[in-house]
Amino acid sequence: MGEPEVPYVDVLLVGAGFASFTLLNRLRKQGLSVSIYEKGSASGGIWHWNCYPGARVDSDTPIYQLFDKELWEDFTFQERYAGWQELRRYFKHIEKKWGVEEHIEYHKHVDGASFDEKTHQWRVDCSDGSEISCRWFIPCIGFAARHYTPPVKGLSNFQGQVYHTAVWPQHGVNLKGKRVAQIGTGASGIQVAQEIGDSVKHLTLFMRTPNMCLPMNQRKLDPKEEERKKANGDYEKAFNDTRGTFAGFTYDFVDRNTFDDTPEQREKFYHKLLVEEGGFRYWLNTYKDMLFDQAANDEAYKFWRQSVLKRIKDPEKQRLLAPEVPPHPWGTKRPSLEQRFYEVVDQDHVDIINVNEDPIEEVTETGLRTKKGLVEMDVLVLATGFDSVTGSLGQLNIQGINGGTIADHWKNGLKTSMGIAMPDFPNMFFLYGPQAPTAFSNGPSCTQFQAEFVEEILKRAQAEGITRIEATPEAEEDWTKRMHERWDATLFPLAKSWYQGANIPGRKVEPLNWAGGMVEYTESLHKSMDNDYQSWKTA
Ligand code: N01
Repeated sequence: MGEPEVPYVDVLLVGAGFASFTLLNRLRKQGLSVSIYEKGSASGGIWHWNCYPGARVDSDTPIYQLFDKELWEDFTFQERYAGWQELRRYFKHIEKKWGVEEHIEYHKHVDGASFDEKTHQWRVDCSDGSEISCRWFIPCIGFAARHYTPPVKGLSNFQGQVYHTAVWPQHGVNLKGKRVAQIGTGASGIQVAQEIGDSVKHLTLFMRTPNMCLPMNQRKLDPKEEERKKANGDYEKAFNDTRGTFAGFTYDFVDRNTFDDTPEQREKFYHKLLVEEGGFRYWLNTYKDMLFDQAANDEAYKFWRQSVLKRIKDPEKQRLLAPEVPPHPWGTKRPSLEQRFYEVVDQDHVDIINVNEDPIEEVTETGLRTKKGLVEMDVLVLATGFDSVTGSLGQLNIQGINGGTIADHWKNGLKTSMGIAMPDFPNMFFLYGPQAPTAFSNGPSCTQFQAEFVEEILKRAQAEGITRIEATPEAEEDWTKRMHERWDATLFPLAKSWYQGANIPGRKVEPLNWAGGMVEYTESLHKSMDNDYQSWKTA
């Protein structure tokens, strides 16, 4: 008896979220056979895993969805910022509308892959022992597929429950009336705290860096109004607008520097962005020098701080949450969008401990001991984030043609060609990963533009009989140099952020996301195929 035959598809996509759904629909229209392997039990990508209390997206309607009329014609989001339940309903809608379920296999955890130089195909292994071959191997696993738990001494001694926000139990957890301690105040931590803060018996927030949150200005959407907007072409316009902006939102930095305006004009402008409009506008629709010039940035911090101080009564909490001297330039760590966060944590039954002033020493059977004392708790919430951006792909045993895994390829520093491919890894593209606009973008915009490029390159390959495509080492070197240049021109290097891997002790600190904006990014992708595939080797 010979070896059992390994199944084959033209394209294997890993992960069932925005990126892979966009690609699936485009590539199957080209006549390619396409499968999606998803390790979870349902589609939704991050929204399958992100089901902690209060989890919702920080991009507003309509741009946080696939840019496809067929889909938005008969699905209308109910809130300006959709929550995880609604986003899951949206994924069900896509599945039904596009009939994609037959392409997806759930509980398929891709462990590793290697490229066959003879057949120009990838052989992909899964943790259930199965294998599959494919011509094009496209991980779409995002930047948050590997969560991070800090090495807190004694964690396993705790007799209560411990939950990490990134792998929150799908059946939910009842925290009402409980004494909860929470480590972390990033995007996940802010949302959990404001959601559970009113109903728990006691909440202690262990904070390392204050989050410079922005008001979300959440609201219910009027279905009739949304239908009117659709009929008017407003949705199409919004999607088109995302193509011309830095972060793939509908708005961009204004063409003015901070000190071009008088103090009165500035105050009015800041108020409009922060208080009247809300969302990310104070970050991404502001003066064009805010993220580049320290004095300009200080002005933004001053205004932000004053507006937050007005919302907190407790002077100690004012000091902790909006200190006079900021820990980093404003907006160089991801600002969370909040709803009542400051009011919720200002209550007497909520304590905030800055772990830089009062470090965590250990977890005991009943609580968390800091230098100053023991905090008794029933439940510990870890909102401690991810081995972000590179951790997702870097954890897989994907072998390059010259030996070594992706992690080996990056051992002396992160390098990719345009944040979408790498030499030594032919016929492999990755979406929403390292050295792309990823964390500096609206997710569906980034994946849409990357998917358009992959569609284009595979279309050409099909038409020209090309079976192997690989980024050149020169293209990788050039992109990595540009990555650093764009990053170094900003104030981002001054923050200890996950944007540069500084959240994990011992990890190399380097830029992980493209800071040159979406427009330059997409232009670079498409130009790379000019002059007979100038940035690619083909065979
Ligand atoms: O993770 P994070 P996240 N001791 O890394 C703290 C996206 N996202 O899950 O700031 C004490 O931001 C850490 O402190 P510090 C979004 O892009 C989006 O919240 O590093 N504290 C920080 O406060 C987001 O930015 C949405 O000093 C420790 C927190 O833990 C990204 O995912 C929702 C510590 C980790 O925050 C990551 O968000 C959720 C230690 N040893 C996520 N180690 C939405 O769109 C870590 N911390 C709404």
